[in-house]
Amino acid sequence: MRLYAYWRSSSAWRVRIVLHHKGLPFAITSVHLREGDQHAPEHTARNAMAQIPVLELDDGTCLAQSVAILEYLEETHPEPAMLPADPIARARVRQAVEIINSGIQPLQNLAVLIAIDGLGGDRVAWSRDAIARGFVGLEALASQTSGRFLVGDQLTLADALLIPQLYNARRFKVDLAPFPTLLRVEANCTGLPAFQAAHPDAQPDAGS
Ligand SMILES: N[C@@H](CCC(=O)N[C@@H](CS)C(=O)NCC(=O)O)C(=O)O
Repeated sequence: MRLYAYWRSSSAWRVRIVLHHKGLPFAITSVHLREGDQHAPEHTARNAMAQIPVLELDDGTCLAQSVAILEYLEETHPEPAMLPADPIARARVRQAVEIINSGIQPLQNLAVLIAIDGLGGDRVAWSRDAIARGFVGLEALASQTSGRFLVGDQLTLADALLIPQLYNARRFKVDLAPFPTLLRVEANCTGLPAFQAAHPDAQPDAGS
């Protein structure tokens, strides 16, 4: 498998965490977002949305949308499981995933920030508010569902989305003090080998 990614892309980072946690070998091709590589015809042929991540399977099939990729990996490589067996807990994982995937990340995507610049807005203030608002909902959920991790004591897809989003929150100087449960879960994740291997600083294009 080959992952088209950029070191600091939170959506690609989610996929790296799950690939590493499931012990799946993969190669990385860097798509330099700040240089606009995502708009090159060879990349839009892989994903017409001009975004990463894209996971290219060994037969050449290209999958896009990180959550679809994560669900594909879970279905094709069910061990170690990253969705709980219990349907309610499973729904809670997906609830947390969607808070981040559709309620936070798209609002601070590069294309959105460029549009805000174009409208004369303040991209940092915008992103800080968007992330903080989403984290209020996520903290409320996590205060009811968390154990060692965001939902219970099993590492799930929700944790794979949380850690990159916290990193982005710090980039935008979000005050994280109101989110103690999210920080506690983060502390339980960051030392795990999959999270260390998936960290932006450990990527071949780090700092580019
Ligand atoms: N919903 C998509 C979001 C993907 C996405 O926003 N990717 C960002 C990087 S994190 C991107 O490629 N941005 C390029 C741009 O904004 O031009 C997913 O989960 O894969």
